[in-house]
Amino acid sequence: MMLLRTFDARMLTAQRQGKTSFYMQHLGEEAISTAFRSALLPGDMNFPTYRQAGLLIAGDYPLVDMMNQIFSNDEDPLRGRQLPIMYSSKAHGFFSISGNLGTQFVQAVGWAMASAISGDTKIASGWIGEGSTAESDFHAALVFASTYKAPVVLNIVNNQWAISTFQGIAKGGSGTFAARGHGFGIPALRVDGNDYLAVHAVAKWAAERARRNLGPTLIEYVTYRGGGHSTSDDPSAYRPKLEGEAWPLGDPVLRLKTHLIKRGLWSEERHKQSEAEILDEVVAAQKEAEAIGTLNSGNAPSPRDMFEDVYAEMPPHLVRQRQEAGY
Ligand SMILES: Cc1ncc(C[n+]2csc(CCOP(=O)(O)OP(=O)(O)O)c2C)c(N)n1
Repeated sequence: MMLLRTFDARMLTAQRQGKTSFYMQHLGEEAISTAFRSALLPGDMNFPTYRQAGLLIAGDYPLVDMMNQIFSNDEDPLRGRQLPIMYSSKAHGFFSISGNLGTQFVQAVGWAMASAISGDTKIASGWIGEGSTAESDFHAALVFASTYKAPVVLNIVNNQWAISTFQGIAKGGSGTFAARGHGFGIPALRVDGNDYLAVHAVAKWAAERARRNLGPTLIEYVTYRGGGHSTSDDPSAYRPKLEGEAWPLGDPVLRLKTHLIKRGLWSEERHKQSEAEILDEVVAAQKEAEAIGTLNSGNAPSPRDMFEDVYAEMPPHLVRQRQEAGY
């Protein structure tokens, strides 16, 4: 959680400095993806949105690789074909992020069905924001998950806001987002998303259920989006300024820290030391990535790359277009 928060803070500043075009942070939501990650096994597959970089960070994906993508430099693992924060790593169980929200749920269910059909014990997990549950893909995914008892964990991150739209709008007449699962006969849980240990317990239970082929679980994580939707957003235009401070569930980092100190497993000194070590780690990674290049520093992937890796044999019209572009 602390690494994700520090990473976010540095990258947000980097965006303001013009080193990247775009960034999305996780402030206040760090417990969800990081605690969930520890419930998974190698080979499992997440279908994440832009708000789950914690799955990669907690899964030891190299920070430099993330930054190379964020800075759109020549070492960008995705060669400039994605938005800066739309990562992809098969090896880390992180399916390429799609900007089309809601698709993550149907794709996760389909992947899980394929895993079950092939007799595998690998599971999938789908991710969606509460606003996107109002998309028809959400409901299609629940139909298939319940009908085929797919080994999937379906996660709704309820951070109260879908850009400027309050969660009550997407919820409609439903009591909670978790309650959407009942009509489909899918076990549904609603959990304090700012409690790292609660998220971990729930994720472990649901992952185990899926792995034993007992079927899907729907989980709603109640949390609060501490920052703007993205660097293109200004939440002061649509939500009360002090709303975040009044939010009752608190800061997930502070809560875990206080809990661990009370139990004698952590201390203020160790916390400070950790903060310093984490900052050093992030700064070192940033120096390495910036030495390769940042947005507009001139060391970007070649436009030629956008023609590669799609077709085994490039069709003539693309060869022509590539030549016209001068590559
Ligand atoms: C299918 C689709 N419709 C609209 C958008 C534009 N859009 C991007 S983010 C966003 C808000 C999503 O809110 P929510 O699902 O609550 O997730 P959060 O950003 O809060 O994590 C919208 C409407 C999109 N990316 N995909």
